[in-house]
Amino acid sequence: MLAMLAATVAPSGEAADPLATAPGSSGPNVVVILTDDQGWGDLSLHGNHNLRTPRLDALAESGAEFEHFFVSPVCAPTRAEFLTGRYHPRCGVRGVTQGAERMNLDEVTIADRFRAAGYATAAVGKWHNGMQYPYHPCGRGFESFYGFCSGHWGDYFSPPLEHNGQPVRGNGYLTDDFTNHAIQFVHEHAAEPFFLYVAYNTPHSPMQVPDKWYYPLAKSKLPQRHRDPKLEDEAHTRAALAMCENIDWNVGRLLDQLDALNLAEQTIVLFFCDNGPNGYRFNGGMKGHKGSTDEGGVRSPLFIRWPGRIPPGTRIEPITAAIDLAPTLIELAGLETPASGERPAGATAAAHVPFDGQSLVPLLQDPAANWPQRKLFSHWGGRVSVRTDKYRLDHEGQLFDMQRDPGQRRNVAQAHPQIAADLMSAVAQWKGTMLPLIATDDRPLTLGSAQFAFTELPARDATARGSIRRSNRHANCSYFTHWTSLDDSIQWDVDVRLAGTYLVDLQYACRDEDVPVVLRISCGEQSLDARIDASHDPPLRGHENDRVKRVESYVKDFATHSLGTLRLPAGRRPVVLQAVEMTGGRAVEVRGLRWTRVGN
Ligand SMILES: [Ca+2]
Repeated sequence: MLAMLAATVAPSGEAADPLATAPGSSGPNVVVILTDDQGWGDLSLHGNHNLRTPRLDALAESGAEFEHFFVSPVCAPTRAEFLTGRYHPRCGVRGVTQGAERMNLDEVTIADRFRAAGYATAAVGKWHNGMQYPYHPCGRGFESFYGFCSGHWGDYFSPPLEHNGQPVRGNGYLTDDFTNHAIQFVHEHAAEPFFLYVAYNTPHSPMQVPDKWYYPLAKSKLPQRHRDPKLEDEAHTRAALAMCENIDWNVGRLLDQLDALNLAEQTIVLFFCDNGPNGYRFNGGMKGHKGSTDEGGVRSPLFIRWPGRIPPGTRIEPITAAIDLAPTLIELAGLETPASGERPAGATAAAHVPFDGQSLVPLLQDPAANWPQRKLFSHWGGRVSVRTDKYRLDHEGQLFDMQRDPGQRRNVAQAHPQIAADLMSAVAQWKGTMLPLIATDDRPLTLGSAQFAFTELPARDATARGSIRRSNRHANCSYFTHWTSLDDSIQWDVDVRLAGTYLVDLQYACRDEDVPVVLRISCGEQSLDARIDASHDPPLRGHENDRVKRVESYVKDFATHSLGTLRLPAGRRPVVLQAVEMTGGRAVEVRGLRWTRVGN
């Protein structure tokens, strides 16, 4: 650090702070790379010899690695904590699907802040913090979004995606496609400050990965195993590791683009994962995986690279968390901090809000800095654990000395009753503050906006009545099937935020023997009958590319049928889809509705 300080001497002759960005000056670009269900242990840097991750290893070594960085046990909470700098219950995030994954609309995101500071902003990949505008990423500070908003996707090879709310077809394997779009964004915005959020959807299931990545691992030994090897499904592990090697290659392509455009030195690159590994596999001997509030469920890599500013090989030991990332990036980029000013111009939020996290810039300046003792909380499903630099109190009140016992094998609560009591009290206080915020959820689905013409209402966000069944209990990429009666219905709880005339498109499948079928869509007093004459009966798909049997829904290539236009008054009412005439034993299968505002 001293050498780095000496290298950057201010005109006054005093040593400049290498991490300072003067207010008003053109700040650094920011590229945030987030992976989905990749664990701390899924990197060769961390002692995993089952795979090779040379580009991520090099990224870590070329800047700062935070050794004890924590995220939430599952996807959507971590994403909200990164985006807001606040614990996910404050943001209203209480789940991972059917609207519970949404961040409250009065939250200010990091993208709001960078956009207000004049940055070009884009998100690419899996969003998972709300679909209908303004929950949509284009309503949360991102000028551009390419990917899918749902918590998981059923097909990784050229699947249906969206670009700024409009349906598009992906091009190739998803992470490759997302990287291509990220590279294109960097290329297009090379001459101006940009904030790019690349949220890869792998190695989340379904376990789909191209042969090129899978075959070398399919034949290799796995020298590193889960701490309880009999729990491990080697086929699942091999697929996950192949997906991680593909991520590594894609991260390398993106970094190469920064080099090619001579942008590396003016770009902060940040890499982390959204939760622990999605299976029993090597994770440094830690207890727990995805979904767990134990160390293995919440410890993630965190690498921050800023060439010329953060010395290579920086290692930071104190505990840190996803809630720290927004304040850190804001300070590194020299943006006005929310405590010091008014809410960002153009932000969707009503007021500025305090962070739960704190800027890590002092640690980047000096890893041995005098740094306060902290308590960092992990929550999922009512279970809460708390971490200090030395201890973890788990959700059952067991205390572990994480420095001597990183695998959480020896409960030392009886040996340290005062520490255990203090941490239990801290957990009780955290629960008392946070859990009431997510005790109930009465947020309707938003439909209509002057800023955004498209609203998708997927089957995921609906409830079905009668004989209709969801294709899978995991709702995120599901559809409705087994619609057998005129008494059945599908209902979305909608708040029309902008009255107007809307074109309604249905994504559907229908057997030959079931046409014609007449559907009725209604919203309050308004209704529309639409006749479907064309059958569309594609096979179930997805299994042909799965390396292991999936737990999520299979998919179909649904057709789109325009039901017509409906005038929607403003206000909260259910949108109801019913069948009024059926020919065969079934009506249609429903993937969702797409609404486009076409007039007043
Ligand atoms: Ca995840």
